[in-house]
Amino acid sequence: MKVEKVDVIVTSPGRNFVTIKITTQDGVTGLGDGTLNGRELAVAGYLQDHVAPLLIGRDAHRIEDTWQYLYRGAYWRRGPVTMAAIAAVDVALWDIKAKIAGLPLYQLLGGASREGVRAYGHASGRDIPELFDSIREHQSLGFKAIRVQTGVPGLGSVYGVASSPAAGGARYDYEPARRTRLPVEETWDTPAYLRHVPTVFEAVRNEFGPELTLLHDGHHRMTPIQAARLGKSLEPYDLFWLEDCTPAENPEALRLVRSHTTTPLAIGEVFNTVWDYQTLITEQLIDYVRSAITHTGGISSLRKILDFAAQYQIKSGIHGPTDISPVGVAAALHLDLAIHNFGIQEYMRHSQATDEVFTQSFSFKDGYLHPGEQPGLGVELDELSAGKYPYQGAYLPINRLQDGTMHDW
Ligand code: KDG
Ligand code: MG
Repeated sequence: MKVEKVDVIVTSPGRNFVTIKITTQDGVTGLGDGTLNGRELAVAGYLQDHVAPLLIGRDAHRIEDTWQYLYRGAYWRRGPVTMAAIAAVDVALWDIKAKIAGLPLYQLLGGASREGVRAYGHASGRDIPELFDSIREHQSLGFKAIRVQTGVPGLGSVYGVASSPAAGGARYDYEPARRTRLPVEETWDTPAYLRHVPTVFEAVRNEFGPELTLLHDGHHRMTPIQAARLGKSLEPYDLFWLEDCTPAENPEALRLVRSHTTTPLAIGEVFNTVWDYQTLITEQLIDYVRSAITHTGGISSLRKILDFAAQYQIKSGIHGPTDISPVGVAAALHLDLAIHNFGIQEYMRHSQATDEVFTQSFSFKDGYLHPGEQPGLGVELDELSAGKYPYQGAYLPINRLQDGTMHDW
């Protein structure tokens, strides 16, 4: 079962996506997601120029061997560009193997451990009334677990907060990358944020009661002692997790946070390999692994990280914002369904244009996702539609402090 053809498809139906399509001699195709927000063309070039030529003629069935060949063989290990490229290949090969087996991919990962995949959605608002509207909208869609982000008094736009309220059924999700030549610059003030967030969660608990599962993302914006303070001040509101409370390049910082708070911690959306997690897992400094399959070398390597985490009762919380393509989301859902230490799955609906390019068999109902029963991943890419949406440069915003200093997280 040799690889005959490798296509790298960059398309921008509302936002940019990088997809690899591997075709075998027998005409079986597999898709993999290599989207890296704001750096898409680096992965596309890595795949096109350095990986595709190595794949031609290889046995498509040799998934683990190909992973090791690309990881160890390059000499240059780790990093988001390399690991997104390896992830794309890995997922495409799993897709091919499952299609050949005639089974949905989760069956090859050990079969289902649960009936569905519990998902959380993103509610946000510039102020409390907008936030409440957004939470209600998510509840009406079926979400039982909701991430809560709000504006901060005195600040203009805040990362992670939808810029316009839901109106007339319009979506309330946010897209943080903006299609501008240079990244937009926003002003940030951590002390103001730390004063405001506990009041938001108090208001949400008073309005929606104790049962609703609530999450919050700190987007790395705190020092260790500020993160410790936030975790402690949120304890009365019983969060499912506090995500990215402090930058995690320095895992020792988490020791300080952990020693001050029992609010569960989730980290890892910018991590690429098991080595980023080593201290955090062995010292039990986190409760949830946040990696995306797309940025962590694919199903093969994230599965190993999650098996390692399971020995410490640490669970999964796979990254699933809109900058993970439907291919990456589907891959996550197959893994979520199969592993034992599943925690929760992030889920943001993609735009209509994205759904036109990627047809999907996964579904969302009553707060739960399911990857579907189609052989393989259950996602196909319509190349004609993809061609209608050429790449457009887009970047995540940059934050500066009130005095103009570049942020320090
Ligand atoms: O590309 C960056 C986004 O994926 C990220 O900001 C989303 O923090 C995020 C989340 O938790 O989904
Ligand atoms: Mg996050």
